[in-house]
Amino acid sequence: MTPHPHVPMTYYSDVVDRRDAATMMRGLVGVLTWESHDTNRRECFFLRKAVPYYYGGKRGKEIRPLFTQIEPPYLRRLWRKVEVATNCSFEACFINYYENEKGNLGWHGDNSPSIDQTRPVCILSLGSPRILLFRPCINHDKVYPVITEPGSVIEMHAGIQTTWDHHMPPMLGTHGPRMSLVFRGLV
Ligand SMILES: O=C(O)CCC(=O)C(=O)O
Ligand SMILES: [Fe+2]
Repeated sequence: MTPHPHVPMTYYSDVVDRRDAATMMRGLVGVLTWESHDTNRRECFFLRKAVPYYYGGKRGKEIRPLFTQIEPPYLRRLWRKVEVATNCSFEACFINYYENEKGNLGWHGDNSPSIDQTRPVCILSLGSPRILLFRPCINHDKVYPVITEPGSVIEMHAGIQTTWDHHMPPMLGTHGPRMSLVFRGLV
């Protein structure tokens, strides 16, 4: 467990064994039903609490349906591992799948009103390592890269989502697929 010297986040390496991480990513890709299929990123989500999930974005606010897919057994195991490693509990898991080096996600904070900001937001990474960038909302010149190793967890501390943004840029060269499981508490 390594707290970052500048960014309010803690890095946990090897929460999931590397070989298991590869097996689980392949297993999950095979059983999940994706909500969107654009070339950048596919996503799906699981909620354990029946609250409307508001999703703020450039398109305005969307409410996602309350009904989620049945959690595959691999997901239940990973969910528990992240809760044990970080000593937190979560009611939502959003899964992103980036097919290759082009997959990316723009600058944002996870600041939906449905998210309980008194708890951290945790990202479990599977697949190809990528770079996640962090910058303070009030100073865009300071950018801190964090490498997302397979099986690692990035714990973004409670409160960070309103003071820092994060972003996963596309990469040069050839990179295999990456999956991120983003765990959040809901209000
Ligand atoms: O894929 C990642 O590591 C970042 C995901 C993310 O920031 C999000 O889904 O809000
Ligand atoms: Fe995010």
